Amino acid sequence: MHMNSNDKNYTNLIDKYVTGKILVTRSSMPGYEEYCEEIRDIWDTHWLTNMGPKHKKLQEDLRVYLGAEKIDLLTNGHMALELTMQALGLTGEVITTPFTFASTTHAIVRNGLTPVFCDIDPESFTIDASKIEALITDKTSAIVPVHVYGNICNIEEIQRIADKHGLKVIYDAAHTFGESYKGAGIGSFGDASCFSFHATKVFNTIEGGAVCFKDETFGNAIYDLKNFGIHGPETVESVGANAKMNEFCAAMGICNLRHVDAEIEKRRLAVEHYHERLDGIKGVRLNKVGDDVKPNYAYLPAVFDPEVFGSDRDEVFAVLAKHNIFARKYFYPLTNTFDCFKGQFDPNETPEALRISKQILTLPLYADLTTEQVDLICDIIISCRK
Ligand code: T4K
Repeated sequence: MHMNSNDKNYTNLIDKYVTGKILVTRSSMPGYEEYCEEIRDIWDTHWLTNMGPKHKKLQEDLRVYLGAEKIDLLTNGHMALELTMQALGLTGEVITTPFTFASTTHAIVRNGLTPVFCDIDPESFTIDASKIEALITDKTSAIVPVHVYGNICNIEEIQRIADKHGLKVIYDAAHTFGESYKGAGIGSFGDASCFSFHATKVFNTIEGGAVCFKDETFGNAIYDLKNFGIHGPETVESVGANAKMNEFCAAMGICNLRHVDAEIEKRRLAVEHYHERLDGIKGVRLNKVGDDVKPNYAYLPAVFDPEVFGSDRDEVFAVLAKHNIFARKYFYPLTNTFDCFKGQFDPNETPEALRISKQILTLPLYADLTTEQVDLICDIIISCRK
């Protein structure tokens, strides 16, 4: 759904988009009274932003929940990525994946860096670590992999390559809230891991994000970048931006964090039901949770092989839409085919990503999706088989 300030009547638009429809996701929210109770003391203090008590509490609670040594909260996941790259002082080329949301590539380009696109592993949809080394040049400064859909990248191999070539590793961990790998919190890997707490995520602060890291110097740099480089009322030490999380967003996070484990459990049940219904259907492949991963069931992508299934992804998408079910083509188009990069990159250099982007459909998934709704979605998908 794309709305902007030119849209005259938001209420009508939201009615048009939401009423009677099953959308790809639906924001998790606390009870109305719970949120009101959480924000009540803001009316006593009048403290609305600038790292207030809600921000402070949520930051510490999330540090523990994500298993991170250090953490800072930001306005959104994109600013976490963009400012992290700036704080690390990256230069030249950055090896990354085109199979992601616009944010990952845009953060690289907006830092004046050149993205070098590596193909993906068609099973996990994450960057194919075996293809990274061939892309390294004397201009490469970092690797920016994405734990796409919550599937964890080949962390060991990526770190081995980074150490060998002296590269930074910044994980786009927007989809991996609360996951762990081999018992370690997902916020503990690489030089930094950037999270999104957008309304559409497993855990949301309405808009919000965070970066998890270990190095104190990096932490100071991020803090300066998110708060104008201000060190005191009369001291401004560096040129920073404004990317602070406000108290209302932090309050939403405090409430949502109380329920996130229960929400993930509900997602698990919905995902299990999808598997029960679709695993035996030839030509449909549902996302699999990787070994040693504690998953969060953030997304449920399905790959449709038109040769075997009979219908292609676009046909399935259209039939679902006819029934008011709006799956999404995450992540199509690939970022290296975006209009804004016309002529700059060749998507044929990432052939697996190109193929998967044309075959994948992210099915509706959220905590309150009912078994009956999953059945309806699966019945319609199965009816598309030719
Ligand atoms: N890296 C990766 C890999 C990412 O996926 C993202 C964000 C980022 C970085 C950047 O993080 P942020 O800066 O956004 O924190 C959505 C989200 O806006 C975006 O956060 C997310 N990835 C991306 C995958 O999905 P759209 O354009 O698909 O959103 P939209 O408005 O079409 O919403 C999708 C569905 O969600 C709606 O059909 C209904 C539901 N919804 C949406 C909103 C806005 C709600 O239930 N409540 C809501 O408030 O991008």
